[in-house]
Amino acid sequence: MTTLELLAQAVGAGKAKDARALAQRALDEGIPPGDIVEQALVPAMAAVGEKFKNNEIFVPEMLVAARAMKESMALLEPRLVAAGITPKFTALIGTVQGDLHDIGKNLVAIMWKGANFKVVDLGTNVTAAKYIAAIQEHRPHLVGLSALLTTTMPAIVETVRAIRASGCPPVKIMVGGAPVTQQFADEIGADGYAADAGSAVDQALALVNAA
Ligand code: B1M
Repeated sequence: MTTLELLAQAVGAGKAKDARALAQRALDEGIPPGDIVEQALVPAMAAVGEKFKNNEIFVPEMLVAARAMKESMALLEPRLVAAGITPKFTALIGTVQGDLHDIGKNLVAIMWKGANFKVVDLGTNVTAAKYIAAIQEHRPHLVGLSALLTTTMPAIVETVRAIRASGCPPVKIMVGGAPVTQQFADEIGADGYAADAGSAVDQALALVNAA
């Protein structure tokens, strides 16, 4: 097996120390850091997302895989920056106003990072005004709104409305969270919806690539 194949395997299995050592070995072999990300880390996290979507693995396995990816990225990131390589797409994500649940939102953020998005995480209880200010500051391609309470679903509606009315740069909006459905997303004029963190990657890529 090649070093990149071994690295992808270590990330998928959540072996953080091995993943970091293999990322270092790949660098020592002269493999460009961008290739290490694109040919090992991104496919490894895509496979993790696919398994999660199909209920073959669950949240804990996904979190250890994400930790392994982060270990490798910590090594690669300074080199990517030095080489002027930055992620092609930027995404903002947050849990809407009134809602403090962040486990699912964090998983989506991790998976987006795994797909090589730059992700700005606005945290929880994010007001429409904070989303708009962040869109103006970061000029993202995609904004993700998460909600876990039926009582905070109206905050999604209000945030989508406020972003559209704000005159800020055009941006794709994706919504998700346990009470959110495709039908709800369609009704409120969101651009996309995903039921889980694996599908959130497919949907994000479809939205930014169609823009
Ligand atoms: Co809360 N809580 N909680 N809670 N809590 C629920 C959601 C609830 C269903 C429990 C219940 O009653 N059975 C219920 C909501 C009922 C309803 O609205 N219909 C509930 C309630 C009522 C509350 C409080 C009001 C309780 C109270 O204080 N009386 C309170 C509200 C606080 C607030 O937000 N203002 C509250 C508080 C909390 C804790 C702080 C204790 C804690 C949150 C800790 C944290 O997040 N840091 C908590 C937890 C842990 C839960 C449960 C147990 C688990 C939620 C979770 O993390 N799931 C939950 C019951 C349950 O689901 N069994 C419950 C795991 C996570 C991986 O899944 O978040 O669905 P999920 O994310 C998925 C998808 O939804 C999707 O991808 C993720 C990964 O696959 N997804 C997206 C999520 N965001 C997405 C965004 C996307 C795309 C996909 O695009 C942008």
